[in-house]
Amino acid sequence: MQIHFISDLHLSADRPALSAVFERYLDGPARAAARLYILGDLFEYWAGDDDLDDPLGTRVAARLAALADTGCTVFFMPGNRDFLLGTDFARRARLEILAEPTLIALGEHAALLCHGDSLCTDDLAYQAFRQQVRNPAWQAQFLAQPLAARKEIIAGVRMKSEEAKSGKAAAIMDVNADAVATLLRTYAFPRLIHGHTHRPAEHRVDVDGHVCERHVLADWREENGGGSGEVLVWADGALSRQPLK
Ligand SMILES: [Mn+2]
Repeated sequence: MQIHFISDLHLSADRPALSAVFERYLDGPARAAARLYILGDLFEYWAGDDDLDDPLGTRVAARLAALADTGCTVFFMPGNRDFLLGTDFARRARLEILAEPTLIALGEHAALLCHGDSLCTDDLAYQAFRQQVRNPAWQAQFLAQPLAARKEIIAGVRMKSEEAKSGKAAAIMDVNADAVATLLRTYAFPRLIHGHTHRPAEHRVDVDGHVCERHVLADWREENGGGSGEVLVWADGALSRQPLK
């Protein structure tokens, strides 16, 4: 029985090669998984579940539902791009939305799952933005606006975010060591699995004498017209990375 973890696919209509990698994954390797955890940023952006005319969202929901039909339980944890994905989409895709963070059993050690952006506490401007947009009142007010207006606002935010990123030091966009230690301490020193930073790696973190693994999921990429991704696979009591094309 396998358990799969993916994140940061950043699917969008203008990146068809990524969707193709994702669909080949759902039709192939994902069939071996009893559970699939999507840890955020499945989509490059999500304007709201009422965007029903969006062919990409419709197709992804149908393909995820088809995977669920094979017996795989699919979980989704919101990322910083798709935190507005809600219960309507979840119903269509037959997935379960997870709170962040979520602790799961994984062999002898529990695993704590999060998207990862909450750990990037050195980026104060981003954390202020995050606090604003994760507020339920803000979200209700935002979702009450017409879809077209929401998409315009999102396009503006994305442009500003790209500009801001190019002016930020690389270090402040990575996780903060104290934030990681605090989280691991709070949950009694589990493994940590997250994405967001686009810095796939295996880390070992010493917290109060407990050595904890931190597995950073890979972002999926489109290069030269082709796409590539990666899944973290739990099988036979161990985690390993499997490349996807
Ligand atoms: Mn992210």
